[in-house]
Amino acid sequence: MNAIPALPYDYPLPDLHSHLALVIIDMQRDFLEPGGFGDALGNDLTPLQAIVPQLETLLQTVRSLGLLVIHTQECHQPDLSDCPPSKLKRGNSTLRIGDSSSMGRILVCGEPGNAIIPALSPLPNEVVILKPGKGAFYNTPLTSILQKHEITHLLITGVTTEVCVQTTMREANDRGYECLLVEDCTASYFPSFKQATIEMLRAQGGIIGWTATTDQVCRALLKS
Ligand code: C5J
Repeated sequence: MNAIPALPYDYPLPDLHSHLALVIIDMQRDFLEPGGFGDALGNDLTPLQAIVPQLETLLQTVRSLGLLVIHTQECHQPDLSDCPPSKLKRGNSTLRIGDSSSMGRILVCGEPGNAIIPALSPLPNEVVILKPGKGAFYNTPLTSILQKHEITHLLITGVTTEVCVQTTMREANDRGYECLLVEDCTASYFPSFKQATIEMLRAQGGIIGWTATTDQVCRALLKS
């Protein structure tokens, strides 16, 4: 059986490549670009921007093999009817979901800041999941899309590691998917949170899943 060298041990690939999908979480302008939501909250954007070249490489490899690609965007309807009051009110920021910023309304579907960054723009044949929560399964058609494509294995990437990426990987693990987090294709505004997340997900014999680098994943996929 083909496998990706990974931690805590090799990640067994499915017999058919077609059962493996790449999930790219929330690589949106609002989280990565100056003037966006992440910036307005006072975060250092550089750790998030730094993963873009590796994600481009992984995406190119996965596309060349014809695997399913799933992009997600954290966003809400313009009337915010899908945003629970707890999420709307949380924190002491002056900028909240639905407010106007230099890139349009914060975390509202269709606004310029809500778009995926141009370097990782979805192709017309790729899946885009609009998600109102942190996890990609909550209140979205993701489960039925994965079932329709007979996906059993997920390569998980994107931002931020300890929020939407971790939540999605835990949701996927509970639903029976074999998940591998690509370490250098995920980032947090807080590098120590990224490191802690990687370690906790793969602890206890891979209690939530595996981790590996882009290089390890691409080499294994191209030779299998
Ligand atoms: C956050 C996300 N951090 N995509 N969203 O609010 O992780």
